[in-house]
Formats: sequence, C-alpha cells, structure tokens
Amino acid sequence: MDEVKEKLAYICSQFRIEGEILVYRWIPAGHINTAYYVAVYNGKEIYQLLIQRVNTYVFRDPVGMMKNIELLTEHIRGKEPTMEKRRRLHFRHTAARRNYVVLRNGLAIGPEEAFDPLDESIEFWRVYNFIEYSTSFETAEGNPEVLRMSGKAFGKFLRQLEDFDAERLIESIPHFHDTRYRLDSFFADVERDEMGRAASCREEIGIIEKYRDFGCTLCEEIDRGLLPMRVTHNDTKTNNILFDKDNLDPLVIIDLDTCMPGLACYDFGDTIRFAACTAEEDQPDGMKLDLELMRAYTEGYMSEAGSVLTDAEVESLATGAAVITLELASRFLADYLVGDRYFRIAYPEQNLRRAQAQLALFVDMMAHMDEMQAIVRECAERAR
Ligand code: ADP
Ligand code: GN1
Ligand code: MG
Repeated sequence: MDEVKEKLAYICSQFRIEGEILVYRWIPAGHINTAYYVAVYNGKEIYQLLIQRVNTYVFRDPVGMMKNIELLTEHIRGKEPTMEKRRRLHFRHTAARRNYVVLRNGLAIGPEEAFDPLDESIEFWRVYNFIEYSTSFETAEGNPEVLRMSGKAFGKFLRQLEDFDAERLIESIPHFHDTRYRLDSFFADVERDEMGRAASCREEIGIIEKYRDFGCTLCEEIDRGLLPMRVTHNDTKTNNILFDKDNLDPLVIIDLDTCMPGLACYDFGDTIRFAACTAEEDQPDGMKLDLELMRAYTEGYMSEAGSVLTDAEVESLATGAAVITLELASRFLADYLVGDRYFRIAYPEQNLRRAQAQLALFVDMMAHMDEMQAIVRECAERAR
C-alpha cells in the first residue's frame, strides 16, 4: 500500500469507518488545506468521503474552528430539517465524539492532549461526506448563470445565519478581513523585505500605497457604527460552492473554516473579485471586471438577501468588491515578499502574478465604480 493510502486508511479507522479504500485522489482546488476524495467499500456499500488535512499554520486554533463548523452546520440544518444528504455537510466523529483527529508523528493523540499547531510533527484531519455528482467553478467561464446561482447561494447563506448568535463563534483567523490591519502588515513586510524581492515589485507596491486610504474605507465605517456585523463566510469564491453537475443548482456551501463575524459587503465583493472578471486569479493579462457577470451575481444575491440588508449595507457592496480585491492583492504580494509561506503555489512567481491580476482588476473596478454602484442600487430596488 502506498504511503498516502495507508495514512487515509489509518484516519478512516480513527473515525470508525470500516472497509477497504478502493480509490483515492488528491483534489487540487483550494490554496490552504489538502483534500482527498476517498471511496471506501465495506463489503456491502461504498462510502464516498472527503478527507482533509487542515493547514494549522493558517488556522492556529483548529479545535475552536471545528466547533464553529459544528455550530454552523447544526444551525443551517435546523432551518431545513428535511434537507437531503447531498445538500449538507456531515462531519464524521471519532470514538471520543470529536469531529477531527490529531496525529503526532503519524499516530493519533489522546482527545484531551494539548498540541502546538506549528509543530511540524502534528497533523490535523477531518472527514465528511463527499458531495456526489457536483461541480464547482474556478472561473465562471463567462456564464452569467454561474454567477446568478452563486449570488442566490451566498444570499441565502446570509439570510440563514441572520439569527445566529455571533458570540458563539471564535475568530478562526484574527483580523481576517480587517483591511487596515492587512495593509499595515503588508507595509511592514515591504519594510523588512526579508527575501530581497521588494525592488522587483515597486510598481505593485506603489499602487497599493496610492490606495491605502481607500482600503481603510470600510474599517472606518465599522468604527463609526454604520455597518452591522453579521455572521459571514469570508471566502465566497465560486469554488466554495458545490453545484449540481446538470443544472447549476447550488447544493451546498463548503469551506466554512473562515465563517465568523464580518461585513456582508466582503462576502458580496469576494465573489465579484473571483468570478465576475475576465481572467483567472493569477492572470494579469486582460484582467478586467465583467459588469454583465456582476449584474447576474447581484440579481441572484438580492433575490435572497435584499430584504435583510440595511440601506447602508446596500451602499457598501460595490466598495466591498474593490476593497477586498485590494486586500487580496496585498495578501498575495505580502506572501510573495516573505517567501510564499501561506498560499499554496504551483509555480515560483504565482503569488506575484496573483497580486498583479488583483491589482489590474482593482484598477478597473475603480474606473467603473459608478456603474457598479448603479447595478447594485437597481437590483436592490427591484428586490426590496
Ligand atoms: P481549501 O480551504 O483548501 O480551499 P476546501 O474545503 O474549499 O479547501 O476544499 C477544496 C476543494 O475540494 C473544493 O474547492 C472542492 O472542489 C472540493 N471539495 C471540498 N469539499 C467537498 C465535498 N464535501 N464534496 C465534494 N468536493 C469537495
Ligand atoms: C484562500 O482556501 P481557499 O482557496 O478557499 C484564502 C482566502 C482567499 C483565497 C484567494 C483561509 O481560500 O482568504 O481569498 O485563498 N483562505 C484563507 O483565492 O486564507
Ligand atoms: Mg476553498
């Protein structure tokens, strides 16, 4: 048996899943965790599982994060108790009733045993249902329906969590969409320039510098009490929704790791950033905003969330798209400057390319801000 298969079989045994692994494959989507599709046969049935190693460099309190996920999935299930299995995430439990297992040097540690998330001998794993006959999108492929359905899915998500008490959640990554903090730490990384890479990205750094104050717009609105904090997803890419393969019905929202208190406009904006554009996340050439795709997303989003959003929130949505795009540019470029420690890369300059693509998109959004605002207002008016 190969090493990965052996590891996956050991993890299955920890979650009391009997049987033999028929096939497994690594799923290359996502920049943070490591996911495998695994099919297990127990002599009677085949179980299709998603087995995932959580990145504990990124998530320093993975136990608290798994508690968040348990509370959120329970709450969502409570909204639609008869929901079929492929429309929900169901995390497996170990004998100690944990929805995760921690390995040290490849062997499970006791449920109460403390561990250091930065210790390289530690692995943090979870197992849940693989959603069959589903697909997700790395780009919208120019198809407005992908955006419309994504808007509906994230709009509904906001509505379903409207009555969830945010106090019950831990902040799985402190300052996650605190753009002011992100920009401050970006400039601190530029200052340190520990890999000697800053000189080669002066132009990119210059754009971020120029828009630094704009990047703090939403933080200021929070400080002034203008925008309500909600429970938000915080990573609303179209590859974090699983759609039915045949008809684009959004089955389930995944990657709940970053769900915590936040602003609606960052969630709205992040899908625009990722999918209402003309190129992939790491392709600066020809990267622009696609207003048609943005309109489709906004229509879908408003049809679900329109009645929940305050006027100030509606006014913040277009700004949210631009701010999060600038924030992502600074995060990708910061990671390039420190030597690519956070986002998984497939080639050496990928984080720089990602930052350049986000900056191209950001500049185009700023040039079309009035049109973006008009689309949001028009769709909100029609939906409310
Ligand atoms: P990351 O934090 O690395 O983005 P995700 O939880 O988003 O991790 O998972 C990575 C990818 O794995 C997703 O984009 C999706 O393609 C696939 N995936 C995740 N969960 C499931 C699931 N339950 N069923 C089917 N595919 C899944
Ligand atoms: C990461 O894990 P994934 O690929 O869904 C990142 C998001 C970024 C995104 C950019 C925990 O998301 O914040 O917006 O990459 N997740 C984390 O593609 O940092
Ligand atoms: Mg993901």
